[in-house]
Amino acid sequence: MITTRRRGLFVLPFIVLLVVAGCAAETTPPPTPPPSPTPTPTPGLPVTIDLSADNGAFDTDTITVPAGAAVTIAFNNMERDPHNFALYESPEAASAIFIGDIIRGPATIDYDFVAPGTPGTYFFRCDAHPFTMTGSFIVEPGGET
Ligand SMILES: [Cu+2]
Repeated sequence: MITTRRRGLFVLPFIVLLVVAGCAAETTPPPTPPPSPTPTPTPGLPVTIDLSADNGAFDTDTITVPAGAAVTIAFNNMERDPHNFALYESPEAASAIFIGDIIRGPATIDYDFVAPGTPGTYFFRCDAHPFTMTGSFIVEPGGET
């Protein structure tokens, strides 16, 4: 018991010395880690969806894409009224996933975004006509790479 304690006391300053020396010797900074592998999932399949608006309505009320797809909405606003495409978690539209710029037609615009990775039924609408221009945005499983 006594021997052990003595050895411990004797060794302790030695360890402190080593640690201090170790820090002092460390003149070069540690190598910077390589560019962090971002947790963002790699976009899946590129998918292009044609969507048009005319007479205050979309030409479809259902859009279906694979989960995680790199989506392009090729939007064609065929009239002077302002329209856009906006994607939300649910019909309450409390939480936006993507909001496209509102454009006046006749004009076209590409909206690019990554589809949700979680399969399910989401909600899209035109923000200028949030109650009349709406639809289901269905994310199917199996789109992830
Ligand atoms: Cu609209």
